[in-house]
Amino acid sequence: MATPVTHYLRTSKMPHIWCPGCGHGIVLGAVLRAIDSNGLDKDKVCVVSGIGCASRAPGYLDFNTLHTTHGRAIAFATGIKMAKPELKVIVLTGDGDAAAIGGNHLIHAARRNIGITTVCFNNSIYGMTSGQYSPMTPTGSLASTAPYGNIEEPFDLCDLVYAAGASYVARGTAYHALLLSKLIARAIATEGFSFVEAITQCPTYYGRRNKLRSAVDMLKWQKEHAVSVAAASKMSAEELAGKFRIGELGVRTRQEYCRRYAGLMETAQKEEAERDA
Ligand SMILES: Cc1ncc(C[n+]2csc(CCOP(=O)(O)OP(=O)(O)O)c2C)c(N)n1
Ligand code: SF4
Repeated sequence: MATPVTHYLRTSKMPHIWCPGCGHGIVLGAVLRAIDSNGLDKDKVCVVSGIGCASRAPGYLDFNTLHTTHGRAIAFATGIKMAKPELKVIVLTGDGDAAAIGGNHLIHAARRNIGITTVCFNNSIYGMTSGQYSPMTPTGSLASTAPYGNIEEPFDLCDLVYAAGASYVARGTAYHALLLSKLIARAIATEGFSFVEAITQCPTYYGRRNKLRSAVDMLKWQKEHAVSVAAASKMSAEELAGKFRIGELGVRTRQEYCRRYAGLMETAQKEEAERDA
């Protein structure tokens, strides 16, 4: 049975803005169970977001929270982590927020390997602004800005972030909520930059337009198209076509950025003290 996590909620901020059937609440529940399983002190957690339906999440959470400008969550989170490296800094972001307007911040945070955990709520669409396509919208899908079908190829965000240098990269779904929670817990326990893509459903602006008529159909779609990393390793490229892998996709050990920066400060201060002596 899932652990109750309601004590992390700011109930005074309810009701929330999410539509019935939206997967963002499931992903948020997974984040809270992950924080809980890591036994983190509420005051030592800082949750940061940009703008979007997903980015509303920190408003409902009883941690240190910051709701910033569209696409800039990781930039603000970087400042927070540099000023207070002892905090667990967690970014909750949408696919538009993280991969479009905030895409550069994402890859540079991964390159630096700064100790921030980012959870990208990937609903394949811009939900808050009513269904424009994002860099994660599948080719051929319909969107308000792609009435004849999206002609672009989406990113594999996990591959992108791992190639850029992150220490930990994983993918889960709202359907596989308990697995998702475990992956986020491991991401939070990672010292360097960690990233979890959470595939989730927007029945309102993606599902309706793309013949996934209900949230249940969308959850079934996630179940039927997800393949575990272990199963995928035994499948051919043809068998994997149209599917996506879930689980841990990349884990490596690299020195975390704030530690490297602290080392640099120490060297500089020592040199200055020697000069002044
Ligand atoms: C600089 C700027 N550009 C555009 C917007 C409009 N805007 C607000 S939310 C959003 C997209 C959010 O999509 P996503 O990050 O995928 O989150 P979702 O709403 O789907 O959860 C956009 C384009 C804005 N607020 N600021
Ligand atoms: S518009 Fe989509 S993403 Fe936004 S709350 Fe509604 S279902 Fe969720």
